[in-house]
Amino acid sequence: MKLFGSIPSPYVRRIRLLLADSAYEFVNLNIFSEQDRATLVRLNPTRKIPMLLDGDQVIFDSGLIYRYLSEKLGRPLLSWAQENQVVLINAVNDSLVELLLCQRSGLDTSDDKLFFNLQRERVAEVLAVLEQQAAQQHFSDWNYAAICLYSLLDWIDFRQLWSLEPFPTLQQFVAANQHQAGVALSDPRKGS
Ligand SMILES: N[C@@H](CCC(=O)N[C@@H](CS)C(=O)NCC(=O)O)C(=O)O
Repeated sequence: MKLFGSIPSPYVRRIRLLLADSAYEFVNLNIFSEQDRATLVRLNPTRKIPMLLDGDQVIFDSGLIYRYLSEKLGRPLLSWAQENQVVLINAVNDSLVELLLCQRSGLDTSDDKLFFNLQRERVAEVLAVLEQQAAQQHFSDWNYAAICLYSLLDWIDFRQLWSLEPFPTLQQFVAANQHQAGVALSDPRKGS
């Protein structure tokens, strides 16, 4: 199996953490370089990472990769509550990716514009919901939802995308899970 992605991507890191104890090859792409973009486009028309190559089968999207691996490795599927947690995490993740791409396009994302306001509102409100869930111990097991949350929060910190000060339980969650398998190895600050 080959996992295509980049080191900083929180969507890719989830799968790396999930596979921390499994044998696979990680192909590190710079999706904005000409050569690696050609690989990306050839394998995945959505032009997003991650994707997984297993034999002739290519699987796009972290959620689908999770389902594929669960079946292949005999791991449990998510409960509906966990599926909802991943949807919440994806909502924040997608909005922050959009805002980051806007910033990289030279836009001022603090402008009072509908698109920016919607993303900022979603990020703030959903982080508050996740804080509440974490305080109620909903992320106490290191399952896929917790892995997704860790990948998101650590990426937010790495890219300095949003203040986590109003969310002490989420900060504690990150601190408490730094020892988990694959976390140090996949740390974007170390460039490994
Ligand atoms: N729904 C996708 C989202 C993946 C995604 O947004 N990946 C980002 C990197 S973190 C990406 O490839 N962005 C490129 C782009 O938006 O052009 C998944 O879960 O895999």
